[in-house]
Amino acid sequence: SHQETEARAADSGANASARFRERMAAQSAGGVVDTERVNHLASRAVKALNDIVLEEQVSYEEYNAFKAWLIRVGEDGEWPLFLDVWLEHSVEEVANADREGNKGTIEGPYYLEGSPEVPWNGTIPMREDEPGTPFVFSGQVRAVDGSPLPGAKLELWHADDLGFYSQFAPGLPEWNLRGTWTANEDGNFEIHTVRPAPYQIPTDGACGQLIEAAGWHAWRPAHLHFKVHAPGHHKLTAQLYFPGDEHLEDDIASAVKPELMLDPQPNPNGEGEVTQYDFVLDPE
Ligand code: MBD
Ligand code: FE
Repeated sequence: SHQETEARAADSGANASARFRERMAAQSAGGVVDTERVNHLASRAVKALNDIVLEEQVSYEEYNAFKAWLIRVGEDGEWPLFLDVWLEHSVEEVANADREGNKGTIEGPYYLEGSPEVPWNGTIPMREDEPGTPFVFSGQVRAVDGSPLPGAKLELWHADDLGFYSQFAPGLPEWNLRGTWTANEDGNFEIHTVRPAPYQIPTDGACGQLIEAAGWHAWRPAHLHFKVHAPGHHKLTAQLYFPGDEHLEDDIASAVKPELMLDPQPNPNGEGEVTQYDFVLDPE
């Protein structure tokens, strides 16, 4: 039996919050505060909320329910989840509007730096009995001018066949389904893994409570997360998706783009599937 089915929102939330705090601390301690910019953005955010209260005639009952819910988001450690699901897609849109190469999409709350190195055609760290369809993913990393980028790094992380991420759900080995490939002298890579399952955000935490109360659904389509980087090029953060998935049109995180679709085919060797996808990086 796989213990990850006992995953609790408060545990994965606490892990996501702690990992984010560590990453922020590791970055050279923040720049100078731009008071004018903070004033501008914070004033707009406060005004947007006040406008909603006035326009929608929000009651004390609703205000207190909102207050209780916000407190719970913090208690459950779900600020990373809430922000990455409902806001990051717009930040990504702004950040990458000028890219000529690959479309990117959001990073989400479950990236970890420093995953194990794998040869250019190697297998992702996984359990001996890792459930799921074997999946071979190959392609090339290129610059926008078409030249291959040998030595490019590809970081891949994804959920397992039950939709859980290692280091965030319990019962999974460290670095399970997380690895870093180095493209070969032709810029090519060949990744051996298993297909991830669709991902349901935790239903027992604050975000789940909101979804339930609003009559929404909690699903993201199955996806592979990538970071692709090469010297002199902008790092690409992307996700790739599978045709036919039930939630491509209504991803709760609004992170699906037509340019990010895979086209898996049966593996001629009879075991699982193969697919091909090339990454194109913008110059810095
Ligand atoms: C995920 O796996 C994810 O990729 C995003 C964006 C949000 C929540 C969970
Ligand atoms: Fe994800």
